[in-house]
Amino acid sequence: MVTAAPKLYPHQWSWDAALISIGLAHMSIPRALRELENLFRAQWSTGMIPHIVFSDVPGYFPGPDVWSTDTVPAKPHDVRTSGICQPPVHAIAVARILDLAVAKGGEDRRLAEDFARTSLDRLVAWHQWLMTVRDPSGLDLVEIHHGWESGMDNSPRWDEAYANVVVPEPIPMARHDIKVVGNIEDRPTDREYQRYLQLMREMASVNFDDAQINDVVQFRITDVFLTAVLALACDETARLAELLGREDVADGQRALADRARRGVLSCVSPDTGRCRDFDVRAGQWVDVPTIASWSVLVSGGDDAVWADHRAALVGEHWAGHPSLRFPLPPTVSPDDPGFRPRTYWRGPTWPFLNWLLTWALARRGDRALAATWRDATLELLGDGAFGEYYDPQTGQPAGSHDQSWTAAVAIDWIA
Ligand code: 2M8
Repeated sequence: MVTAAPKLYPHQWSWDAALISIGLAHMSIPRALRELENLFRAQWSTGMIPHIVFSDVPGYFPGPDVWSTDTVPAKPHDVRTSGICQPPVHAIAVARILDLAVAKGGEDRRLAEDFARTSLDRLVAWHQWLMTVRDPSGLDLVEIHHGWESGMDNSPRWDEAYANVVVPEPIPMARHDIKVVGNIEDRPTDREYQRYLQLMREMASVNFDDAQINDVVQFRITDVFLTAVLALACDETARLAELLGREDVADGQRALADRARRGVLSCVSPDTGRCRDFDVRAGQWVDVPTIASWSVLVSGGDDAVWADHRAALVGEHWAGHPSLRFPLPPTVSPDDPGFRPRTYWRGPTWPFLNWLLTWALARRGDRALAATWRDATLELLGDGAFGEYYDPQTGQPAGSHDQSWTAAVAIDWIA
């Protein structure tokens, strides 16, 4: 199993693992499949793929004991996992690996086809869970219960919702991340971590039972970016199903993809043109300009809106901002007063995210922009640090070094 990063994240993370398996596939198809299998066998009986599969290595906070998922009936008993999820990029990885294996042929092809065949039911259960259990209001949007589920942990998208999270008493913390990452400014604050832990406690108080979580958790927001990723994942699952002669699955996944795409389009603000999240507890839209504002670039679904979102993200307030040394999408606009060029999800550009965006662009035929962002990201990575994220104004790596998915996307681009 490849850890998300050797020191900062010594376990397997869900969406990291998908990207990492794509990188591995260029070296060994069987190795790539083992990586995904390690994650998939941790899938809960509800369909949820957990956001962390813990290794035995200590040195990450919050570790498995803090998560307290050991007695959750839905969790396979022989693995230790967290109790929440992350964006569903896995079908994209299965399909990409299959494509690479088909090109290689022989035993690699046979192994990848077998794996894809056995993965189909897992992917269907996963996507189904997201669009049913996690869409209790029938909005065609996936609800999240923790900023970590978005993968964009401390994005300003979640600030207002977190401000409403009451922490009744200080929660003991033994943060490991700030010891590993030299620059404290790169990471979330203690105040943010207290809220992260409070939400975990609330979910643990009902043993991570989906039927009860909605009533106890102080964070319920529909995540437009995650929903956009789901639309793509369902498309890719439908493609896989067709290749493998499972038309029944293909139809269902196409229908889910359409729903997710409709959901994303329903979030476009008539005033700002940006995609918004919806805070279910507060009953209001959250229209904070971040990279997720341009989610239609990922989901597609309306050519005019797609073109608007593309224009916005390449424009002078975002990737084309004059202060940027690299013309890459920052996670928050440099014009925004909250822009922090090296603070995690509050401004830096993330190589893996650029890969995901270029993959979505290329799939839609926009090879020119995909190539521009690929080349600029590879130039950024020329320092050999394989940073978790980069300051887009200076090109300096930030957060963890030797971040696995950063290396994986570089391999996929140059192989
Ligand atoms: C970051 O999140 C973890 C919690 O899940 C952390 O900060 O401890 C995020 O960037 C997330 O998207 C990523 O999957 C994870 C591992 O790279 O790190």
